[in-house]
Amino acid sequence: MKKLLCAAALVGMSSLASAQQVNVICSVQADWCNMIATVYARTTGVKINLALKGSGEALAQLIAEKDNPKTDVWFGGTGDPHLQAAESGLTLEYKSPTLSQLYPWAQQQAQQSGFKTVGIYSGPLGFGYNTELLKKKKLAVPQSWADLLKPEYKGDIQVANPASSGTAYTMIATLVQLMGEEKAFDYLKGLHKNVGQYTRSGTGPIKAVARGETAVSISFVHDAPQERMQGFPVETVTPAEGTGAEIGSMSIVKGARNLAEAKKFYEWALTPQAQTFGAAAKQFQLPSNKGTVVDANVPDFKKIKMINYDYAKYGASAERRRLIARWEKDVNSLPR
Ligand code: S7P
Repeated sequence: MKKLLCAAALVGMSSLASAQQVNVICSVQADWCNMIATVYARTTGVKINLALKGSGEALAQLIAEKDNPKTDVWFGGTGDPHLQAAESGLTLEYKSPTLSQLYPWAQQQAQQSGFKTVGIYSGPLGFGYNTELLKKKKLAVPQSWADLLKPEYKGDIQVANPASSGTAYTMIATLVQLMGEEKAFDYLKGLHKNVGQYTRSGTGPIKAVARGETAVSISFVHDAPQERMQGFPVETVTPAEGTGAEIGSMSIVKGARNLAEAKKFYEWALTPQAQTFGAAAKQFQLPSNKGTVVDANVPDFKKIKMINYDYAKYGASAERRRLIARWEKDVNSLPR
């Protein structure tokens, strides 16, 4: 009897220990991930085990873990792969009581996924440029998608590879919606000639711009102020023809081992207070909770020509896979 009680106590202790942690794939930049992990542990006593991965890589990990999930929550990253994860049955339906406090675009992201993901921030796609390098190379600031095809930018543009990057997929989906698919792929073939390097991660190109390794990047504009604050000569512009935006999202993994803690973390991440940590870590997406104080560095959507991005269509698994495969076959296979 005594032995049984001891064993029960040990089981109790170990489940208590496992209840005190949550495994999070974090797809925003490292400073924000580390800040929320530190604050959350200090204020709740719950440890966040972080894995830092871009959106495309995070989705690949959830697919790989499907039969034996090790992740509880996927925090951040572009919305399309979160929608793909929802459609593929990788994430859990959860209707947050906080939904009504969120902007309509964030609620729509939840509704479209059958409440298997939710919008936590949004940010527009644009171009980053190094002011000094452009001047040195006597290049004008590109103002439009069309400008990026000009021969003078050859080798001076960086964008991520859509096979690994949600940011780059947002670009393809944006161009398809702006131009129609055939013209968009002709455009991407033209752009390919000017691209010096396709990076693995979506934030790589703006960092390369900041460090003067390339003159121009296709990036989320909210990723630039952080580089500027470090003293790098980086500015951004949004294309005259119009542009798309991401709905950065958060999902609970189906089969999460620490489900109760996952839900608590998810609820916390939707609060105005938690959403201020993005700007505190110098990342300037627009937070999804209407009550969150918006930092002055957050891009003003009202001043940008935005397309009416069809998140349901371009977040669908088949469409996303098809467009990426077409890009690999028709564009990335071409010589530069
Ligand atoms: O935090 C910056 C940011 O641009 O990175 C996220 C995302 O992980 C980018 O993923 P990819 O490497 O797959 O492009 C964005 O959601 C976020 O705004």
